[in-house]
Amino acid sequence: MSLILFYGVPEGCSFGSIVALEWSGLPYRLCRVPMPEVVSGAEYGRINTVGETPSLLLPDDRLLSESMAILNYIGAHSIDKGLGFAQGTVEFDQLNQMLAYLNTSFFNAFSPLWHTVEHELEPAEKEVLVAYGMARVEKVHRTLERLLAGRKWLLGGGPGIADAYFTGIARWNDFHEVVDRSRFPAVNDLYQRMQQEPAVRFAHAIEHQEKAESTGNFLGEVDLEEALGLLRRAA
Ligand SMILES: N[C@@H](CCC(=O)N[C@@H](CS)C(=O)NCC(=O)O)C(=O)O
Repeated sequence: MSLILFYGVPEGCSFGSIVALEWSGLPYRLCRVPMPEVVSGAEYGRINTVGETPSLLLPDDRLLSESMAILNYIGAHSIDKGLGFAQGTVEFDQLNQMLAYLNTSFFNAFSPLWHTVEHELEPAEKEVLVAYGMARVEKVHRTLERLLAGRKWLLGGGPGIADAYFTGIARWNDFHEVVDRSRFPAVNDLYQRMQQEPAVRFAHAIEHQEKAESTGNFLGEVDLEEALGLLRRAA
């Protein structure tokens, strides 16, 4: 069985995993998981017990969740493509470190802002959370600008897994209208450069259910029922 990535829409952090799969050349399928209704339902709960996307169904029928684990899986299976690195190498440690920063500090900077969108709050509560979220998003942009000094990509000489994951999260800044990204020229250049990547265009088209041209080894979409059927048969 080929890989199946369960990706959340709209604007999910699974975006980076779709881009990484495209680059990897690994055969894969996609399963769309609307948020918040389907992601928190009992059916998807059989795929991901904590009710979050992304999840990855592996060829040996194991289920993997957490972006860090999924991105590292894709990297480990595409070392020949220069996308991932053997554990114990300097490059692996650098990628792991960058992914950890993006998955904790960068991702989480937006959490207070998402909370205000997803919950009914008193105006005063909302005000505090928005101010806190805006300050955190500003700070992570400042940090990334520093990390990108003199570089075109987060790591190495070309686009990689960290850039893919960054791109899926960075757009949340526009949704929440936090910083003017042009104040952070290196971050902005990276973000704009990534938009030109065919794999990024593909992931956008998939999310928006538009005509999507794969430059990887995409084998099509499956629906949740079909994916659950495959899992049941494998059990
Ligand atoms: N630690 C997880 C967090 C995943 C996560 O928060 N996913 C969001 C989408 S970006 C989700 O599925 N949220 C469920 C919801 O919106 O109800 C990871 O990095 O993969």
